[in-house]
Amino acid sequence: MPDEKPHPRIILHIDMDYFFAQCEERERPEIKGKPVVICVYSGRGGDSGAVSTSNYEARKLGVKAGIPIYRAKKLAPDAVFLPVNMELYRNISDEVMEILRGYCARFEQESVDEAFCELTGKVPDFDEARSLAVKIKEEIKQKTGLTCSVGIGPNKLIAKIASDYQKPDGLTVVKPEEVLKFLAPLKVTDIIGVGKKIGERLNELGVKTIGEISKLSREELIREFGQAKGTLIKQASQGIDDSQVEEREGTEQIGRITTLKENTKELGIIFDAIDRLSEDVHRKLEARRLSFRSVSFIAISTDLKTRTKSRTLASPAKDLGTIRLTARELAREFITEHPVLLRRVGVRVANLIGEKEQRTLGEF
Ligand code: DGT
Ligand code: CA
Ligand code: CA
Repeated sequence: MPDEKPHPRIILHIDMDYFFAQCEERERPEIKGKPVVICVYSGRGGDSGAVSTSNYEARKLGVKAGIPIYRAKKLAPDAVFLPVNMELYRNISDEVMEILRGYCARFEQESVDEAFCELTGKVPDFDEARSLAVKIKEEIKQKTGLTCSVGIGPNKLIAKIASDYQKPDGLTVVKPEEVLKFLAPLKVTDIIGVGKKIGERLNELGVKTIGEISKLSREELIREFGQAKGTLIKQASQGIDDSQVEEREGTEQIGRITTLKENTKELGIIFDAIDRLSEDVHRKLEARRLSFRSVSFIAISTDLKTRTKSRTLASPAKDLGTIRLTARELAREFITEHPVLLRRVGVRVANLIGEKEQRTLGEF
Protein backbone atom coordinates (compact mmCIF):
# COMPACT_ATOMS: atom_id res chain seq x y z
CA MET A 1 0.00 0.00 0.00
CA PRO A 2 1.29 3.46 -0.79
CA ASP A 3 2.34 5.35 2.28
CA GLU A 4 -0.44 7.94 2.37
CA LYS A 5 -1.58 9.99 5.30
CA PRO A 6 -5.33 9.84 5.78
CA HIS A 7 -6.90 13.03 4.47
CA PRO A 8 -8.27 15.17 7.33
CA ARG A 9 -11.95 15.96 7.06
CA ILE A 10 -12.87 19.63 6.73
CA ILE A 11 -16.24 20.53 8.24
CA LEU A 12 -17.90 23.94 8.36
CA HIS A 13 -20.63 24.92 10.80
CA ILE A 14 -22.71 28.04 10.39
CA ASP A 15 -24.86 29.74 13.01
CA MET A 16 -26.83 32.84 12.11
CA ASP A 17 -26.35 35.78 14.47
CA TYR A 18 -29.29 36.74 16.77
CA PHE A 19 -31.39 35.10 14.12
CA PHE A 20 -35.06 35.95 14.77
CA ALA A 21 -34.15 39.50 15.77
CA GLN A 22 -31.88 39.98 12.76
CA CYS A 23 -34.70 38.82 10.45
CA GLU A 24 -36.99 41.43 11.98
CA GLU A 25 -34.32 44.12 11.52
CA ARG A 26 -34.16 43.20 7.85
CA GLU A 27 -37.96 43.40 7.50
CA ARG A 28 -38.17 46.72 9.33
CA PRO A 29 -35.01 48.75 8.72
CA GLU A 30 -36.40 51.51 10.95
CA ILE A 31 -35.81 49.43 14.11
CA LYS A 32 -32.12 48.80 13.36
CA GLY A 33 -29.89 50.22 16.09
CA LYS A 34 -32.59 49.92 18.75
CA PRO A 35 -32.81 47.05 21.23
CA VAL A 36 -35.09 44.40 19.65
CA VAL A 37 -36.76 41.66 21.69
CA ILE A 38 -38.60 38.71 20.13
CA CYS A 39 -41.28 37.33 22.43
CA VAL A 40 -43.19 34.08 22.77
CA TYR A 41 -46.48 35.16 24.29
CA SER A 42 -48.00 32.38 26.33
CA GLY A 43 -51.52 33.26 25.22
CA ARG A 44 -52.61 33.95 28.78
CA GLY A 45 -52.86 37.62 27.96
CA GLY A 46 -50.78 40.69 28.75
CA ASP A 47 -47.06 40.23 28.93
CA SER A 48 -47.15 36.63 30.07
CA GLY A 49 -44.50 34.69 28.17
CA ALA A 50 -40.76 34.53 27.58
CA VAL A 51 -38.09 36.10 25.42
CA SER A 52 -37.18 33.95 22.42
CA THR A 53 -34.15 36.00 21.46
CA SER A 54 -32.91 39.57 21.32
CA ASN A 55 -30.43 41.59 19.31
CA TYR A 56 -27.06 42.58 20.72
CA GLU A 57 -28.26 46.05 21.79
CA ALA A 58 -30.89 44.36 23.98
CA ARG A 59 -28.44 41.76 25.26
CA LYS A 60 -26.21 44.58 26.52
CA LEU A 61 -29.14 45.60 28.74
CA GLY A 62 -29.42 42.05 30.11
CA VAL A 63 -32.32 40.90 27.92
CA LYS A 64 -31.58 37.28 26.96
CA ALA A 65 -33.47 34.26 25.64
CA GLY A 66 -35.63 32.62 28.27
CA ILE A 67 -36.30 35.52 30.63
CA PRO A 68 -39.92 36.58 31.26
CA ILE A 69 -41.26 39.34 29.03
CA TYR A 70 -42.23 41.54 31.98
CA ARG A 71 -38.61 41.46 33.18
CA ALA A 72 -37.34 42.32 29.70
CA LYS A 73 -39.70 45.33 29.71
CA LYS A 74 -38.21 46.50 33.02
CA LEU A 75 -34.64 46.05 31.77
CA ALA A 76 -35.25 47.65 28.38
CA PRO A 77 -38.41 49.79 28.48
CA ASP A 78 -37.55 51.50 25.19
CA ALA A 79 -36.87 48.31 23.25
CA VAL A 80 -38.94 47.16 20.28
CA PHE A 81 -40.98 44.10 21.35
CA LEU A 82 -42.19 41.79 18.60
CA PRO A 83 -43.97 38.43 18.57
CA VAL A 84 -42.28 35.44 16.90
CA ASN A 85 -43.01 35.36 13.15
CA MET A 86 -41.83 31.86 12.27
CA GLU A 87 -43.03 32.08 8.68
CA LEU A 88 -40.63 34.96 8.03
CA TYR A 89 -37.70 33.23 9.74
CA ARG A 90 -38.30 30.01 7.78
CA ASN A 91 -38.26 31.87 4.50
CA ILE A 92 -35.03 33.66 5.33
CA SER A 93 -33.58 30.40 6.61
CA ASP A 94 -34.41 28.75 3.26
CA GLU A 95 -32.56 31.54 1.47
CA VAL A 96 -29.46 31.10 3.61
CA MET A 97 -29.49 27.29 3.40
CA GLU A 98 -29.86 27.41 -0.36
CA ILE A 99 -26.70 29.51 -0.68
CA LEU A 100 -24.77 27.24 1.66
CA ARG A 101 -25.93 24.05 0.00
CA GLY A 102 -24.28 25.17 -3.24
CA TYR A 103 -20.85 25.03 -1.63
CA CYS A 104 -21.05 21.68 0.14
CA ALA A 105 -20.09 18.16 -0.74
CA ARG A 106 -22.69 17.16 1.87
CA PHE A 107 -25.10 19.34 3.77
CA GLU A 108 -26.98 18.94 7.04
CA GLN A 109 -29.40 21.54 8.30
CA GLU A 110 -29.43 21.31 12.04
CA SER A 111 -32.03 23.89 12.98
CA VAL A 112 -33.67 26.95 11.51
CA ASP A 113 -30.42 28.90 11.83
CA GLU A 114 -27.66 26.28 11.87
CA ALA A 115 -26.12 23.87 9.41
CA PHE A 116 -23.09 21.68 8.80
CA CYS A 117 -21.32 21.65 5.48
CA GLU A 118 -18.82 18.98 4.44
CA LEU A 119 -15.98 20.70 2.60
CA THR A 120 -13.71 17.65 2.36
CA GLY A 121 -12.83 17.26 -1.31
CA LYS A 122 -14.20 20.71 -2.11
CA VAL A 123 -11.10 22.51 -0.79
CA PRO A 124 -7.58 21.06 -0.41
CA ASP A 125 -6.73 22.44 3.05
CA PHE A 126 -7.86 24.58 5.99
CA ASP A 127 -6.42 27.80 4.55
CA GLU A 128 -8.52 27.39 1.43
CA ALA A 129 -11.46 26.51 3.63
CA ARG A 130 -11.04 29.84 5.42
CA SER A 131 -11.04 31.73 2.11
CA LEU A 132 -14.16 29.87 1.04
CA ALA A 133 -15.87 30.71 4.34
CA VAL A 134 -15.12 34.41 3.80
CA LYS A 135 -16.73 34.11 0.38
CA ILE A 136 -19.79 32.30 1.74
CA LYS A 137 -20.23 34.89 4.49
CA GLU A 138 -20.04 37.68 1.91
CA GLU A 139 -22.54 36.00 -0.37
CA ILE A 140 -25.00 35.47 2.48
CA LYS A 141 -24.57 39.09 3.56
CA GLN A 142 -25.00 40.37 0.03
CA LYS A 143 -27.98 38.19 -0.95
CA THR A 144 -29.89 38.06 2.33
CA GLY A 145 -28.51 41.05 4.24
CA LEU A 146 -27.70 38.87 7.27
CA THR A 147 -24.53 38.17 9.21
CA CYS A 148 -23.54 34.78 10.56
CA SER A 149 -20.74 33.14 12.51
CA VAL A 150 -18.78 30.28 11.02
CA GLY A 151 -16.56 27.61 12.51
CA ILE A 152 -14.30 25.24 10.61
CA GLY A 153 -12.69 22.14 12.06
CA PRO A 154 -11.73 18.53 11.35
CA ASN A 155 -15.12 17.26 12.62
CA LYS A 156 -18.63 18.40 13.55
CA LEU A 157 -17.85 18.76 17.24
CA ILE A 158 -14.99 21.20 16.68
CA ALA A 159 -16.74 23.08 13.85
CA LYS A 160 -19.78 23.68 16.05
CA ILE A 161 -17.79 24.86 19.06
CA ALA A 162 -15.74 27.08 16.72
CA SER A 163 -18.81 28.80 15.23
CA ASP A 164 -19.81 29.83 18.74
CA TYR A 165 -16.29 30.99 19.64
CA GLN A 166 -16.46 34.40 18.01
CA LYS A 167 -19.82 36.11 17.62
CA PRO A 168 -21.37 38.01 15.90
CA ASP A 169 -20.00 37.95 12.34
CA GLY A 170 -17.19 35.61 13.43
CA LEU A 171 -14.96 33.15 11.62
CA THR A 172 -12.89 30.65 13.59
CA VAL A 173 -10.72 27.99 11.95
CA VAL A 174 -9.29 25.17 14.06
CA LYS A 175 -6.75 23.00 12.26
CA PRO A 176 -6.28 19.39 13.38
CA GLU A 177 -3.00 20.18 15.14
CA GLU A 178 -4.67 23.05 17.05
CA VAL A 179 -7.64 21.10 18.37
CA LEU A 180 -6.35 20.25 21.87
CA LYS A 181 -4.99 23.75 22.47
CA PHE A 182 -8.31 25.23 21.29
CA LEU A 183 -10.44 23.03 23.53
CA ALA A 184 -8.34 23.13 26.70
CA PRO A 185 -9.51 26.47 28.18
CA LEU A 186 -13.18 26.14 27.19
CA LYS A 187 -15.97 25.35 29.66
CA VAL A 188 -17.03 21.71 29.84
CA THR A 189 -20.57 22.78 28.93
CA ASP A 190 -19.31 23.96 25.53
CA ILE A 191 -19.35 20.29 24.55
CA ILE A 192 -22.66 19.48 22.86
CA GLY A 193 -24.44 16.98 25.09
CA VAL A 194 -22.88 18.27 28.29
CA GLY A 195 -25.67 20.22 29.93
CA LYS A 196 -25.89 22.14 33.16
CA LYS A 197 -26.30 19.05 35.35
CA ILE A 198 -23.24 17.19 34.06
CA GLY A 199 -21.35 20.48 34.09
CA GLU A 200 -22.11 21.00 37.77
CA ARG A 201 -21.08 17.46 38.68
CA LEU A 202 -17.80 17.86 36.78
CA ASN A 203 -17.17 21.11 38.64
CA GLU A 204 -17.65 19.25 41.91
CA LEU A 205 -15.03 16.80 40.73
CA GLY A 206 -12.65 19.72 40.20
CA VAL A 207 -13.10 19.86 36.44
CA LYS A 208 -14.09 23.25 35.01
CA THR A 209 -12.41 23.32 31.62
CA ILE A 210 -12.35 20.78 28.82
CA GLY A 211 -8.59 20.44 29.31
CA GLU A 212 -9.11 19.39 32.92
CA ILE A 213 -11.25 16.43 31.82
CA SER A 214 -7.94 14.63 31.23
CA LYS A 215 -7.71 14.36 35.05
CA LEU A 216 -10.49 11.76 34.89
CA SER A 217 -10.11 8.39 33.20
CA ARG A 218 -12.68 7.03 30.79
CA GLU A 219 -13.68 4.50 33.44
CA GLU A 220 -14.25 7.20 36.05
CA LEU A 221 -16.35 9.21 33.60
CA ILE A 222 -18.42 6.13 32.72
CA ARG A 223 -18.95 5.39 36.41
CA GLU A 224 -20.25 8.96 36.92
CA PHE A 225 -22.29 9.50 33.79
CA GLY A 226 -22.97 6.10 32.27
CA GLN A 227 -21.46 4.32 29.27
CA ALA A 228 -22.74 6.60 26.51
CA LYS A 229 -22.19 10.00 28.14
CA GLY A 230 -18.91 8.99 29.79
CA THR A 231 -17.46 7.86 26.48
CA LEU A 232 -18.76 10.94 24.69
CA ILE A 233 -17.23 13.30 27.25
CA LYS A 234 -13.83 11.58 27.07
CA GLN A 235 -13.76 11.52 23.31
CA ALA A 236 -15.04 15.09 22.95
CA SER A 237 -12.40 16.34 25.41
CA GLN A 238 -9.78 14.90 23.06
CA GLY A 239 -11.46 16.51 20.08
CA ILE A 240 -12.60 13.17 18.67
CA ASP A 241 -15.91 12.97 16.81
CA ASP A 242 -16.59 10.57 13.95
CA SER A 243 -20.20 11.53 13.28
CA GLN A 244 -20.97 12.23 9.64
CA VAL A 245 -22.57 15.19 7.92
CA GLU A 246 -25.90 13.74 6.86
CA GLU A 247 -28.60 15.32 4.76
CA ARG A 248 -31.65 15.63 6.96
CA GLU A 249 -34.43 17.90 5.92
CA GLY A 250 -37.03 19.20 8.27
CA THR A 251 -39.94 16.77 8.10
CA GLU A 252 -42.53 19.50 8.17
CA GLN A 253 -41.61 21.26 4.93
CA ILE A 254 -39.38 21.29 1.88
CA GLY A 255 -38.57 24.59 0.25
CA ARG A 256 -36.25 26.04 -2.35
CA ILE A 257 -35.41 29.66 -3.08
CA THR A 258 -33.49 31.12 -6.00
CA THR A 259 -32.29 34.51 -7.22
CA LEU A 260 -33.91 35.68 -10.44
CA LYS A 261 -31.68 36.55 -13.39
CA GLU A 262 -32.95 40.11 -13.10
CA ASN A 263 -35.23 42.01 -10.73
CA THR A 264 -38.64 41.63 -12.29
CA LYS A 265 -42.42 41.43 -11.94
CA GLU A 266 -42.80 39.66 -15.28
CA LEU A 267 -44.68 36.43 -14.82
CA GLY A 268 -42.85 34.65 -17.65
CA ILE A 269 -39.51 34.95 -15.88
CA ILE A 270 -41.04 34.15 -12.49
CA PHE A 271 -42.78 31.05 -13.92
CA ASP A 272 -39.49 29.77 -15.36
CA ALA A 273 -37.95 29.99 -11.91
CA ILE A 274 -41.00 28.38 -10.31
CA ASP A 275 -40.79 25.45 -12.73
CA ARG A 276 -37.15 24.77 -11.86
CA LEU A 277 -37.76 25.13 -8.13
CA SER A 278 -40.83 22.88 -8.31
CA GLU A 279 -38.80 20.13 -9.96
CA ASP A 280 -36.20 20.42 -7.24
CA VAL A 281 -38.79 20.26 -4.48
CA HIS A 282 -40.54 17.36 -6.19
CA ARG A 283 -37.30 15.36 -6.43
CA LYS A 284 -36.79 15.77 -2.69
CA LEU A 285 -40.36 14.66 -2.00
CA GLU A 286 -40.02 11.60 -4.23
CA ALA A 287 -36.74 10.60 -2.64
CA ARG A 288 -38.48 10.58 0.73
CA ARG A 289 -41.84 9.29 -0.55
CA LEU A 290 -43.78 12.16 0.91
CA SER A 291 -47.04 13.86 0.00
CA PHE A 292 -47.95 17.45 0.81
CA ARG A 293 -51.07 19.27 1.87
CA SER A 294 -50.01 22.84 1.15
CA VAL A 295 -47.98 24.83 -1.35
CA SER A 296 -46.42 28.26 -0.87
CA PHE A 297 -44.96 30.86 -3.16
CA ILE A 298 -42.32 33.03 -1.53
CA ALA A 299 -41.46 36.44 -2.90
CA ILE A 300 -38.53 38.57 -1.85
CA SER A 301 -38.66 42.07 -3.28
CA THR A 302 -35.68 44.27 -4.08
CA ASP A 303 -35.91 45.91 -0.64
CA LEU A 304 -35.51 42.36 0.82
CA LYS A 305 -39.06 42.26 2.18
CA THR A 306 -40.28 38.67 2.29
CA ARG A 307 -43.89 37.77 1.58
CA THR A 308 -45.55 34.39 1.30
CA LYS A 309 -48.75 33.19 -0.30
CA SER A 310 -49.92 29.72 0.62
CA ARG A 311 -52.74 27.41 -0.33
CA THR A 312 -53.96 24.32 1.47
CA LEU A 313 -55.16 21.56 -0.83
CA ALA A 314 -58.43 19.70 -0.38
CA SER A 315 -56.53 16.41 -0.26
CA PRO A 316 -52.84 15.43 -0.15
CA ALA A 317 -50.93 15.40 -3.46
CA LYS A 318 -47.48 14.27 -4.52
CA ASP A 319 -47.18 15.16 -8.19
CA LEU A 320 -45.01 17.78 -9.81
CA GLY A 321 -47.93 19.32 -11.71
CA THR A 322 -49.78 20.29 -8.55
CA ILE A 323 -46.72 21.99 -7.10
CA ARG A 324 -45.97 23.86 -10.32
CA LEU A 325 -49.52 24.95 -11.07
CA THR A 326 -50.38 25.97 -7.53
CA ALA A 327 -47.15 27.94 -7.17
CA ARG A 328 -47.78 29.64 -10.52
CA GLU A 329 -51.31 30.59 -9.49
CA LEU A 330 -50.09 31.96 -6.20
CA ALA A 331 -47.40 33.96 -8.02
CA ARG A 332 -49.98 35.41 -10.40
CA GLU A 333 -52.19 36.45 -7.46
CA PHE A 334 -49.19 37.86 -5.65
CA ILE A 335 -48.10 40.06 -8.56
CA THR A 336 -51.66 41.32 -8.98
CA GLU A 337 -51.82 42.28 -5.32
CA HIS A 338 -48.24 43.56 -5.02
CA PRO A 339 -46.88 44.80 -8.35
CA VAL A 340 -43.31 45.12 -7.01
CA LEU A 341 -40.00 44.06 -8.53
CA LEU A 342 -38.92 40.68 -7.20
CA ARG A 343 -35.34 39.73 -6.58
CA ARG A 344 -35.72 36.18 -5.28
CA VAL A 345 -38.57 33.68 -5.40
CA GLY A 346 -39.20 30.37 -3.69
CA VAL A 347 -41.50 27.37 -3.74
CA ARG A 348 -42.34 25.37 -0.68
CA VAL A 349 -44.53 22.41 0.18
CA ALA A 350 -45.61 21.75 3.74
CA ASN A 351 -47.87 19.60 5.91
CA LEU A 352 -45.94 16.62 4.65
CA ILE A 353 -47.28 13.13 5.02
CA GLY A 354 -45.25 9.91 4.90
CA GLU A 355 -46.31 6.72 3.13
CA LYS A 356 -47.53 5.06 6.30
CA GLU A 357 -49.83 7.91 7.24
CA GLN A 358 -51.06 8.10 3.65
CA ARG A 359 -52.09 4.48 3.83
CA THR A 360 -53.91 5.05 7.08
CA LEU A 361 -55.67 8.07 5.57
CA GLY A 362 -56.59 6.04 2.50
CA GLU A 363 -58.30 3.41 4.64
CA PHE A 364 -60.96 5.86 5.72
P1 DGT B 1 -26.72 34.00 18.59
O1 DGT B 1 -26.61 32.73 17.78
O2 DGT B 1 -26.16 33.88 19.95
O3 DGT B 1 -26.20 35.22 17.87
O4 DGT B 1 -28.27 34.29 18.79
P2 DGT B 1 -29.54 33.51 18.26
O5 DGT B 1 -30.72 34.36 18.60
O6 DGT B 1 -29.39 33.17 16.82
O7 DGT B 1 -29.56 32.24 19.19
P3 DGT B 1 -29.58 30.70 18.84
O8 DGT B 1 -28.69 30.41 17.70
O9 DGT B 1 -29.35 29.98 20.12
O10 DGT B 1 -31.09 30.43 18.43
C1 DGT B 1 -31.60 30.64 17.13
C2 DGT B 1 -33.03 31.12 17.23
O11 DGT B 1 -33.81 30.18 17.96
C3 DGT B 1 -33.16 32.44 17.97
O12 DGT B 1 -33.01 33.57 17.14
C4 DGT B 1 -34.52 32.32 18.58
C5 DGT B 1 -34.72 30.86 18.82
N1 DGT B 1 -34.45 30.56 20.24
C6 DGT B 1 -33.27 30.42 20.86
N2 DGT B 1 -33.39 30.18 22.15
C7 DGT B 1 -34.73 30.12 22.38
C8 DGT B 1 -35.52 29.90 23.55
O13 DGT B 1 -35.02 29.70 24.66
N3 DGT B 1 -36.88 29.92 23.37
C9 DGT B 1 -37.46 30.14 22.15
N4 DGT B 1 -38.79 30.14 22.03
N5 DGT B 1 -36.75 30.37 21.04
C10 DGT B 1 -35.41 30.38 21.16
CA1 CA C 1 -27.82 31.72 16.07
CA1 CA D 1 -28.52 28.41 16.73
